[in-house]
Amino acid sequence: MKKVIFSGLVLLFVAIVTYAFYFKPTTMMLHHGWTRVAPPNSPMAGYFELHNHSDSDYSLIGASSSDFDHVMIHRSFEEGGVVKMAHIDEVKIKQGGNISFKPGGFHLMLMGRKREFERGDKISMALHFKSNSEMKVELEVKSTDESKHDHSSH
Ligand SMILES: [Cu+2]
Repeated sequence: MKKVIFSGLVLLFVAIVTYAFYFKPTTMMLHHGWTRVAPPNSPMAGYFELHNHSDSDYSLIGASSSDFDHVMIHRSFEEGGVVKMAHIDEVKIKQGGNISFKPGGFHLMLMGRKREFERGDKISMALHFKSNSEMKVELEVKSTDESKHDHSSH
């Protein structure tokens, strides 16, 4: 009987240490998380600012949401007068630094939408960092009018 309880405790311990570590809210902060409404079947683009108030450098390596099949980190750039997008594996955020995901630059590409969103809805997501840490965030869905001043489709 004692043995059974002991192995149960070991399993519980293993489950806790292998579970993703969550940032404390004050160490990595996300501001102005947003996206804009998009026609059905077209991808959405996620934008935000990340501030690294922790005492080490971090690398954003991906994101996920239960409302989408795939989320990728993209960067828009111009080449020969044409706006293109590239898939980015890793975005470094130095200790004390910050990074902007904004139209015309870095963005999250949200693909394979499983439900429709209206203005004011919140999309729950997880940002994944190197060394098995992640952070829960929300993107607010804005109307096209609200985001029109960006002068960019992406
Ligand atoms: Cu993209």
